[in-house]
Amino acid sequence: MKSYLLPPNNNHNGQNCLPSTLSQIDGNIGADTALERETGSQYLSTGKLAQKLEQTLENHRGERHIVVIQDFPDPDALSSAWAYQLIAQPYEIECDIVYAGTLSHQENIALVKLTGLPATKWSTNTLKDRDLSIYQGCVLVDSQGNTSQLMPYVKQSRIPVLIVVDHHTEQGGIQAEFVDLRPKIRATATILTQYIQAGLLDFNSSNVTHVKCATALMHGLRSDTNGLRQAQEQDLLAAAYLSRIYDPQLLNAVLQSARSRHVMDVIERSLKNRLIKNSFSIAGVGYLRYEDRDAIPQAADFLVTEDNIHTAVVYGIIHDETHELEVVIGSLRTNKLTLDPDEFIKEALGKNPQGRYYGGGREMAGGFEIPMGFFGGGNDDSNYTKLKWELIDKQIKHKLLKLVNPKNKVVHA
Ligand SMILES: [Mn+2]
Repeated sequence: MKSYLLPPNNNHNGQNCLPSTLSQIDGNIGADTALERETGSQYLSTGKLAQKLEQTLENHRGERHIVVIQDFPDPDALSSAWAYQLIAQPYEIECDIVYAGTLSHQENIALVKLTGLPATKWSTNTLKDRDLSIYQGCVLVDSQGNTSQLMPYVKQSRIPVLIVVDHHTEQGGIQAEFVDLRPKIRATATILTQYIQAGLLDFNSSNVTHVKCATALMHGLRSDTNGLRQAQEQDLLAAAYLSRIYDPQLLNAVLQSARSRHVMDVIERSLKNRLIKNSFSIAGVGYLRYEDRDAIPQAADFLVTEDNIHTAVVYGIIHDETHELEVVIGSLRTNKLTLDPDEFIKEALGKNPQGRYYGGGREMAGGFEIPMGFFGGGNDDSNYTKLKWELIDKQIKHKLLKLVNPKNKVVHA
């Protein structure tokens, strides 16, 4: 996607045409608030939520917080965490944005490098030696803590979770002083932008950090809404507000970041191995390093662009450095309006013995994860490794093909 979906920002001072006060924002989201009430997860207006957040920050003035984001941080999480850090600054709250995994998508690496986004990676090997006692509180954005290996250590160190801001459905048992869960909103970046609009931060286009953070939020918002195509009214209003401040050239540079060699290799493997049937393109790509996990959705993105293909599924076995832990990771991409990726994955792959689906759901969108369990783990015998992959490959294909009309003939690409 190289096109600008929003016009370049040449109206830094235009303050008249977009909602920027509390009451205007409240007016705009009234209908949605009623919907949220029906879901039972949220019933305060944005203005009230912003006031409550303000009060929470005031109560914790001068503290140091750890902002925990998911192990594979995406632009929505990264930009939201940054916006929170800036919002908390006037309260002399110092924030460390931390993830215990890898930045693996080239766009995410570019985002962090080009905007100077202040997120830090904590290696999983050093987690238990970290001194968390310097933090008085933990903040979660774009997750509820269940996608981070850090959270057990936060709990162990008895650091209270103070603030949770997320757009995923409630994962159960979330307790914090301030909770803003709004599943009807498509991106956490939208929610943070609304706080800024409500006056929690004076976003200023002559402030370089603000321009960069606005650009990151715009990227976060776009990437969680499929380039704004799935954006709802509130997301679009947030994007409209950000369009006054963000830097379109910088966003373009992030979007044009080059694919790494590893990603290209995985895409090449997916092309070579793909099996085409009934407009589905299915490819197993073998073993992959943990850091290259994002190559799988990118390969699926690529395969689905082929002529006469409406759906692509790509999967592989991800392993850690020692090859001790192995997990099958897969990704489905579809252009077919009548195909629901969530339903397809749930039906094709089923549940684990604990009754949890291997994929689907809002958080995983078209993704799935199957732990190898007992069958995971290293073996120096390359024949064995090869056999294991063949078995997994056959099993997944078998499950997927049951749903891809079995009557038609299989055509090898
Ligand atoms: Mn998100």
